[in-house]
Amino acid sequence: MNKRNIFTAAGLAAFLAASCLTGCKQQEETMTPAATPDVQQVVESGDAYEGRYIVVFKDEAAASFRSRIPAAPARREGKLEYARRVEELAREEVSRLLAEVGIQRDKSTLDNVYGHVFLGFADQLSAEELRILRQDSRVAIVEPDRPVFLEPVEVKESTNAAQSTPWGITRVGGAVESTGLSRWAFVIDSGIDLDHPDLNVNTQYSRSFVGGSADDANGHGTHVAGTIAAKNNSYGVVGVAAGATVVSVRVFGASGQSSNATIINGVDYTAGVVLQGDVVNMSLGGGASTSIDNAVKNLASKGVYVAVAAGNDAANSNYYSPARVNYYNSSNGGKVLTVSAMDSQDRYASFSNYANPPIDVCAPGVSIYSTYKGGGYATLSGTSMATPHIAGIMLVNNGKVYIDGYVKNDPDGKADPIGRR
Ligand SMILES: [Ca+2]
Ligand SMILES: [Ca+2]
Repeated sequence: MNKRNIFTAAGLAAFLAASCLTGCKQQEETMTPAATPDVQQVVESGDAYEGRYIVVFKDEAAASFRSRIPAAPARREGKLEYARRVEELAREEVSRLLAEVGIQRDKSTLDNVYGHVFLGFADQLSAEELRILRQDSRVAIVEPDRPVFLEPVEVKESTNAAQSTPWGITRVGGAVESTGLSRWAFVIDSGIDLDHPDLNVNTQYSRSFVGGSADDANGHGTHVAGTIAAKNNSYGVVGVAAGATVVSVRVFGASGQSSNATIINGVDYTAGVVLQGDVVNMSLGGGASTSIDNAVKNLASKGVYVAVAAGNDAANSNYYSPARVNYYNSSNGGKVLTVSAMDSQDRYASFSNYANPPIDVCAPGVSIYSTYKGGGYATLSGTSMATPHIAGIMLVNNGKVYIDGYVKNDPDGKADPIGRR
């Protein structure tokens, strides 16, 4: 299949011409993403797990549940308790809604329950249960759960040394001292090295959805966190929002494999504890998934800024979730920006997915030096590394991303704007 033809079919609508992505996002909303006819043909996201499904109830069916959940605290205090209470109520409600159609699931043993971004769950379903739920008028989505993989293109580990400023940080406008900033960055990833001396991790809000602690056994999440917020001190690296608080929402284990159901767990939890103005980084993705897309949109609807990776398959990003999401909330500024990658010469990264929409902005993603697991440092490449540059910019600028030129050799023929703080 000719990738350029796929993109051409999407229609090259007018794209970001102004200097600020925040202002342009609304206009972008009028553009229609490419149709996604045969996702699996393009995306090697792995086969669905046998018999395992994500089920999302319609808003109408969740009305009774919504009426019973407490008001979300407007301050950081009380957010964890609020999130736990909503999770408990969601377990009860999902169990009850399933019992109404003869599906028995005890609230305490339900595997994955969602109550913040939508009311839903993921679990093994028998053929009969699947048939019942697919015909259930209260159900909006029944989708097979699929594996999702982290894909760093290159890993080069190195040791701690006198502080240097990575080229990507310089390219996007340099570091801003952000220690104690009230807005936080949530990193939905493989965890973060919780006691890395070059990071300020809030362990109280950090949480693992793959067992164990929210510590990073892979390295990917710690690398992402460092680009957002490594401290400005005498050693290691410095991030865009230097010293800002980062929170680990761990959805990948050491192997770098996860599933849509587990990622939605992380997105759902994050939606429960974020405050307006917080930033969420999602350097991850798999094949197109409506439940992933909706979860990420509903997270952004809380007034938070979400940066998502375009993906590393040198393919059309309209075939990947959450990369394909286009979302802007005009009432609170919440939005989702999709990020492509470039090298230090402003050239499009050979691996980076493309297509506008959904890509909003390009950022440094080749040979990026940052923090790593075990208190270390490493050089990695990927759109995973570009995304946290934009997350860091949104953190220091309260959502605004400025444009500093356009990337060279963009394979879709429409040069992505390069982000700057
Ligand atoms: Ca440092
Ligand atoms: Ca482009």
